[in-house]
Amino acid sequence: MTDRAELPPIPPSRQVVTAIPGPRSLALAERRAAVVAAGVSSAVPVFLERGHGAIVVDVDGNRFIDLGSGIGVTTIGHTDDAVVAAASEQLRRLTHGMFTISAYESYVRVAELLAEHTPGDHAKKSVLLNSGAEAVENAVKIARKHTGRSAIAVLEHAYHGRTNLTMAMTYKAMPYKAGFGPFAPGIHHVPGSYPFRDGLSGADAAARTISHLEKAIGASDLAAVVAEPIQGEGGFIVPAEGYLAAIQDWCTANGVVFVADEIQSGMARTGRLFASEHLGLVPDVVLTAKGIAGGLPLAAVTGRAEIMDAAHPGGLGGTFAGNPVAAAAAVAVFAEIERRDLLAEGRRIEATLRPALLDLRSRHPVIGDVRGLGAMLAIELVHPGTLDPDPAALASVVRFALEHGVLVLTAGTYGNVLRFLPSLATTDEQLLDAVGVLDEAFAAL
Ligand code: PLZ
Repeated sequence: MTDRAELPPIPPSRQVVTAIPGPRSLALAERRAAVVAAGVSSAVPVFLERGHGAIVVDVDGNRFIDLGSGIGVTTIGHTDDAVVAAASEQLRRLTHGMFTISAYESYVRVAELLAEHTPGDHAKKSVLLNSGAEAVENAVKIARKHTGRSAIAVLEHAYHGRTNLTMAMTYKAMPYKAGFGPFAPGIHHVPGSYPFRDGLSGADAAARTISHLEKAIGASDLAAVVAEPIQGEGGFIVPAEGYLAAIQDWCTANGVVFVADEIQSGMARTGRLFASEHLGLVPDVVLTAKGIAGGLPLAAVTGRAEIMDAAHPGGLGGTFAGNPVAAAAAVAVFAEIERRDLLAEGRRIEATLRPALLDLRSRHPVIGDVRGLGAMLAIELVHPGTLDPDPAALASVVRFALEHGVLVLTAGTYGNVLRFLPSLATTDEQLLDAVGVLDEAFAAL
């Protein structure tokens, strides 16, 4: 029995009690090396045992302030009590139904919640899936069926997944694509908006993108533009003001489906439920995954009813897609966001973290840019006074932080972005303690 009441509570602070990695992690690493495929690597060398709220504990008893949330998944906190209760209850009642054989309520409830809470008040429908990549794949299927066109445009620096189609849509070759081709045809990368590097206004960046869409692809062949409102793996790139709204308007005028990949930026990550809301977007289709079910695997494609219904009955589905336990967890996540006013927590985290990061930048010139929204913030490291990426400095900082009980993640096409995806349960004290560690890490460079 794993009754959580029997587990001792986890203190809300970092504490490192062994070398990192400790002896138990090292022993597990040895077992792992013998049987886990080399292609699956881990960013940090410790094995986790438990987590709660903003803290994770490794198998050697080291406690870390987790500023990554498993890449933005445990957004409302590790082992959130409401998620654990809802999932446990559903696990006992019905673990699997297979929605395409026999339906159950939690799936429908998640679709209702998504219809209510995604941007826009038009009629919406959803299909539930297991992973972000699967959501992207299904959005492409649906957009092609709806438009009768085949081409798909994605932005430079985009990340959309690791399946064959989504590898084609992901921008960065190493480590995501190198040697894994050939890739699905019909995918076109077009320039986007990266204010720190291109210096373009939203209008100028949009004009450049639209020129590519019109000249290199042709609107009459284009089924969809798929874009992350804030690019995640690409480096937490917030587009210049008005950029994506202009792209969305162009899509609407040309019968092209505008798909917002909110897999990393959505579900209360940015102080709004969806980053699209900050940017004035009402996407035709919104993709969710990661944070939607508090750590259980679930993803969704939610879109205008007439677009979503273009796929014929039987055309969409999957064995585990919309699993009842994951769906029950998602219902609990939506309820907790409301009950605990977690959108306000996202804004609180930004109000605490952004000034602290700006203060770091004022003292450490390797920090070229501070950007992001809500609890999705990042700093980009460059050789001082230039735009030349400094991935080596980043690696040292991340290593130092881990050795001092702070788990932070990297990102960026150039491998030089330190990203913060703290859970909304992270306290100001934990945030400032972690920034203090980073301050020391930068000083030690
Ligand atoms: N779209 C915007 O961020 C997942 C994956 C990291 P899956 N990003 C983190 C890794 O190394 O695998 C992601 C995303 C955006 C799609 C995806 C894909 O989601 O659930 O990983 O398939």
